[in-house]
Amino acid sequence: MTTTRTAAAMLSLAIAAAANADIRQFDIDLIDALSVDSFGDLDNHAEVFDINALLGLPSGSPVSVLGVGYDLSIESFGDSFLADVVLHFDDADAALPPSAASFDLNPGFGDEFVGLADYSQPLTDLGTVLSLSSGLLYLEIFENFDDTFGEAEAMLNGNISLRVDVIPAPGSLALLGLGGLVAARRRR
Ligand SMILES: [Ca+2]
Ligand SMILES: [Ca+2]
Repeated sequence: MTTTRTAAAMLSLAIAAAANADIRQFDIDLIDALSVDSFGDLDNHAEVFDINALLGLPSGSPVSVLGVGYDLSIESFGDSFLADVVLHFDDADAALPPSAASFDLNPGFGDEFVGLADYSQPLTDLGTVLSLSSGLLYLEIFENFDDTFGEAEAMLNGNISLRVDVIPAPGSLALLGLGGLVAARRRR
């Protein structure tokens, strides 16, 4: 009977752990990333991040983005303003066209001049700003005013911090429970 009770306790523990929010943080580094043309142009800097894999978890679980911060240096070229640079975040499974839930950062908002400037925003909790159905984050950097088609208009360096909540898929929850049972039986 002791074994059964232990197994039940471990099973409920495992489920409780899985049901709780699994909030983590990670950084995206940008090195000489170029802002080139309008949104969707293939010359823009664009990347897909598998957040589960980056956190050392199996791919495929849904992820909620809860907060964002950045520490970026932006240099604009030619006649292009610092205000033109936009960082677009979206669910990679729905990247084009932009999904309704996507969000944009415009660090140089209001800086309608050419130049080099540093922008930072501490990591701020904003609630769920973006839901990633399978944990794949799409990032594209683009110009909200394309001065010269085909030419890069700004370069970004620095990092973006994201706070995320990983939502375990039902399959991994069941596996976790089973693992608890097996571990308990071996203790006898
Ligand atoms: Ca351009
Ligand atoms: Ca521009």
